[in-house]
Parts: sequence; structure tokens; C-alpha cells
Amino acid sequence: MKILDEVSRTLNEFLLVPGLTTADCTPDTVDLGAPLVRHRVGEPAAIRVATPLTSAIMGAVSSPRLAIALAQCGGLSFVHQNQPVAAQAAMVQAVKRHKAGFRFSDINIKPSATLGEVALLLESAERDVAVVTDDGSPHGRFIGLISTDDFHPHRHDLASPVASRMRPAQDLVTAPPTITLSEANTLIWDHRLDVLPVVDAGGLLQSIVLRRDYELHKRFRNESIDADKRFRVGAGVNTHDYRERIPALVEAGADLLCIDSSDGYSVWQADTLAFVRDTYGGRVRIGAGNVVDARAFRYLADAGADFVKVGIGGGSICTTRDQKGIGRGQASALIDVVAGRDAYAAETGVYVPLCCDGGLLTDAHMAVAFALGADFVMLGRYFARFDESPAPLVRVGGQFFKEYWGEGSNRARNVSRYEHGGGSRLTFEEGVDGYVPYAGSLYDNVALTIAKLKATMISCGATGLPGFHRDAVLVPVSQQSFLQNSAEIQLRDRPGDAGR
Ligand code: RVP
Repeated sequence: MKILDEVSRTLNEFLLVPGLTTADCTPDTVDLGAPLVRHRVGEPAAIRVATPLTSAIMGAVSSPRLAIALAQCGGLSFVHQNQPVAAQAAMVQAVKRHKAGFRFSDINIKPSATLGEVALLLESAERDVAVVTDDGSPHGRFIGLISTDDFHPHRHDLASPVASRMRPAQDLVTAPPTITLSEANTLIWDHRLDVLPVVDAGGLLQSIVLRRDYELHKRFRNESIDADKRFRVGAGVNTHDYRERIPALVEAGADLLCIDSSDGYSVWQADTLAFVRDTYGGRVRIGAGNVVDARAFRYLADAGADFVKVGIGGGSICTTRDQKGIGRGQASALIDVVAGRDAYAAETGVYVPLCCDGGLLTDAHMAVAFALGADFVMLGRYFARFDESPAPLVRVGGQFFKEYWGEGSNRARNVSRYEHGGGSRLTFEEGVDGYVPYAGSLYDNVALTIAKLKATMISCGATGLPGFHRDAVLVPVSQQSFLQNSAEIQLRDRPGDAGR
């Protein structure tokens, strides 16, 4: 038995001490770009992201729709592996079918719906136009378009069907899936279109190109795209069926794989990494984890992991620490593993990026994780709250929530994430099934997070993550500060006392 001479610390226990902000530290000059895969020190990594945020390998989080939105914002999603191989490969393909500028059609309606219903839909989504498909789905048969210019509540009967006022498909300009983005934009300008539906030979809607996106192109100038301008997407795999799952995901076009396990310090992870190395050489990239100390990092780095994921038991829906007594405070885990990564880089000349996974509840936690040395972060709860997550939106007591459940909960029963070796069965839950407050659009929230992270780095005098890792100064927060902080929050919450 050995007891570590430290207290297990969380990200919440640190504050950043500002550094000198110089004239070259501005939101435009701060670069949040990060490597996702191993590379020689001083050389660029083969896969990088402009926004160092990834979405968790969870059924409640990473769907094709969320993956596309996050790739547009410069991050990367990992499609979950708690589903049959073919279903996961289909999700990967659904992302890879989309090229930058070609949007998933998210505001759709059936022709039989009423004008009142479409008015409500457009109003709540703050949009001007809806796509009409036979079944109201994003990939149904394309029937037409209806916009706020096509009807008026005072002139038209809101009980009449959408079909009575829509502009039908035969009168509209559409494009085949083979069209390039610049050809699509030419059509948009030549025909003065607001929306160009992309429709396949069978009449099914594939995607839409919006004039608005052309104008917003600056906002998406950091998209995560491959050499063919298709959105990048990652996929989770496990140490059980990897011989079938990995080839199917590679075939489907997955850009990056990650072994999805609550405890990654195992020979089964080394076996899975060896399979990828032996089968694909360096052509397929795969991360491993999760780990909480430098020993486990070294083991996976030596076994060929392209990145290593850090964190056990810190997830907002995770009960592993209560159930099994394993884990480590996320800050303590990061500090130890970061030291291991840097020692590995100094010794071998190879940099293996680290992903901080779980328990990042606020943007400030992300800032602390980056300051401590994380290259990128993985978020579950954060993304589950947005429109784009696949979880249902529910209304409880006048407020909106999204459902969010752990992969170790009975609802997900992700046996391969929690089972070691073979034989045993998931006999106890390691996660909970609950709700998170609905927070609106991913685009708006990620933009805000990026702005805050940049503001933190500016305060600390850093213009990039490597410099932030090197120069950040952090201080642990005392118990007394926590008490004072919660007392202040209570005061703020009592209207009469505010500002005193
Ligand atoms: P959070 O962002 O705090 O919601 O945490 C998400 C992370 O929690 C995931 O990336 C994963 O590592 C972990 N997780 C997922 N399911 C469970 C569970 O059921 N225990 N934990």
C-alpha cells in the first residue's frame, strides 16, 4: 500500500493570477488552436482543431447534427459506440456527407401542418424560412419552402395547410449533392435565393445552403474540415469488438478514433492500439484512456496512443467514485499526467496531446484545465444542454430542460465502457439519468465560451495554448474563500441585499 502525499484537487480549487497583458494580446491574435494527435516536438500535428473543444462519447451528446455544428465552430465530436457497428458507421457517414457550407436542415415541416404551426416554429427558432418535406424530417422528400413572406396572420387563415401557401419544389432552384460550395453560392447570387435545397436523384433532401451562411462565413472560418472540405468527426471504440468496429468506422470516414473506457490503464487498451498500428500503420489515428496518473499515461503513450484522455469519476453524471472508490480530483490528475506528457516529450521528442475529460462545469473550469496543461477538453453536460444535442427537450414547472444520462447509467447500459476483459456483466450503475437546463444554440454558446477563454488568456498575457501552459500562474483557493464566495452568492440571490 502507498498513500500519495497530496490532496486530490478539483479544477474548482484554482484561480489564475493575471500576467502582463501586452499590446499583441487581443481577441484577434489569441489562437486557441490545438493538436489532437501525437507529433514530433516542433512540428505540426496531422490533425488539429482551431477550437479545443470536443463533445463526449455519449448517446445523449454526440449526434451527427451536433457533430456538424461543432465542426463548423472549429471543434470535434466523437460519435458514441454504445450502438451496433452499422448504426455508428451510419452516423459517421451522415457527418462526412456534409461539406462545409452545406447545412443540416433543422427547421422542417410537413405540408399538412397548419400555417399557425409553421408561424410558431419560425418564431420560436427565430428563423424566416422552413423546409417542407413529406414527413417533416431533415432527409424526407423535398416538397417546397415556406417563409414569413409567404403568408400573413391577418390575410391568411392560420388553420389552412402549409401546402396552400408554400412555394412548391417544381418552382424552385435546387442542386444535386455533387455541387461544390462555390457553385452553390453562384446559384444563390444568380437567382437571388435565400435557401438552396440540395436534393438527391430520389428527391430526398440532403442539406441546404443558406445565403446567410455565405455572409456568416467569417464566423465559421475555423471549421474542422478534411482535405476534401468534409467536416471532421471522431468515433468512440471499445476493447471488445474493435476488430469489426474499427474497420467499419474507418470505411465510413471517421477522422479520429478514441477508446472509450472509464479506466484505460489496461492491457486491453494496449491490444486495441496494437491492432490499429498493425492493421493501418500510421494511417488511422486513435486516442486512449481514461487515466489519472503519469504511469498510466506512459503505458498508453508507449503502446502508441495518439492522444490520452484524463479523468476518472469527475463527470457530472458519474458515480464511479461512489460505487468503486476509484478516481482522482481532475486538477490533481491533470497536473500528474501533464508532467508525464512533458517528460515523455523531452525523452522521446514526441508530443502526445492530453484531453481533459469530465467535470468541466463552467468556462472558468476550462480555462483552469488549459492553464494546467490540457491540450483540449471533452464535454458532456456542456453540449447536452444545446438545441443540437440528440436528447429530448422537456418542460418541467415552466422551465425547459434537456435530458442527460451517463453511459454507465441503466438507461445507456454501455457495458463495454465499464466492463474489463470479458465475462463479467454490468451489475451496478456508474452513472445517473437526469436533466440539464436547456441553454439554446451551440453556435451562440461556443462563441461565448471562446470569447471567455480568450479573455482569460489575454489577462494572463498569453496568445496561444503552448505559452499559456508554460507561463500560467495558478493559486489554490482556501476553504475560507469558498465559504465567503457562497455567502456572497446567497446575498446576491436575496433581492433586498443586492449590492450591499
Ligand atoms: P461532463 O462533461 O462532466 O458531463 O462529463 C462527461 C464525461 O463523463 C464523459 O466524457 C465520460 O468520460 C464520463 N461519463 C460518461 N458517462 C459516465 C457515467 O455514466 N458514469 N461518465
